[in-house]
Amino acid sequence: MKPILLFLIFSVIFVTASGCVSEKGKPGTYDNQTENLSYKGESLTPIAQQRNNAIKGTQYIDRGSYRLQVDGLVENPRNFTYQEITELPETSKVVDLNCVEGWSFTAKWTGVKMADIFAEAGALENATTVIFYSADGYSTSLDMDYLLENDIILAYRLNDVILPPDRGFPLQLVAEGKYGYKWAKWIVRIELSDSPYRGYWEERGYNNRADVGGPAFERRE
Ligand SMILES: Nc1nc2c(c(=O)[nH]1)N[C@H]1C(S)=C(S)[C@@H](COP(=O)(O)O)O[C@H]1N2
Ligand SMILES: [Mo]
Repeated sequence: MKPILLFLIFSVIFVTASGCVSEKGKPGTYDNQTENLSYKGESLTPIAQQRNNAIKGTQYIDRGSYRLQVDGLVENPRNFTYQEITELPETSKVVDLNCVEGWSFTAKWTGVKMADIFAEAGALENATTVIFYSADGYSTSLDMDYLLENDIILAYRLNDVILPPDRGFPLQLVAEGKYGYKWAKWIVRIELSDSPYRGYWEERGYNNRADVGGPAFERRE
């Protein structure tokens, strides 16, 4: 028998026997919590199949000593504990993350609306830019208007499990409609500002608008 035929036969047997297709959709367990792979009729990508990306590898943040610092153009600069954040009203939504390099996945994200964080800290009228700083030295920024108009959330759960360390525990920004480099992970500080800011990748030429489908790079003088 020709090798190619043998290969085809074995492939068919393997795929049938191992149930490859359903394997693909098998929910994983993270810290004793099993993820959910559908929400409101939408199928979610299993966490094990979601790619991820970081400039300095996984950051391990301690829940007890963690603080989210919110400062800049605010009336009351705040240092939220993890518990204070998770006690605020929670929102869930299914959103795709599209990395500028071409891969993407669909997940359920649960967390707190940026608007609620701004309300807690008393955002000032002149705040137009919001800068996110991460534990690995990463940073990025988004317009205040974009965050408010799109009900953007800071997620602490992914597919119903607590955000795993490699995925940004305790918080990842769900910057829907924006390329992955706007989705800051391991956020430790949020600064409100009145001037434009270029984060880690933006400073290296990536488009500061970062609209999915729009140009990846920006021409700068
Ligand atoms: N702190 C931090 N956040 C980060 C990055 C990073 O290197 N450090 N990489 C960004 C990029 S380029 C992408 S595509 C997404 C990947 O997020 P994921 O782990 O949810 O897939 O994280 C973004 N957030
Ligand atoms: Mo990315």
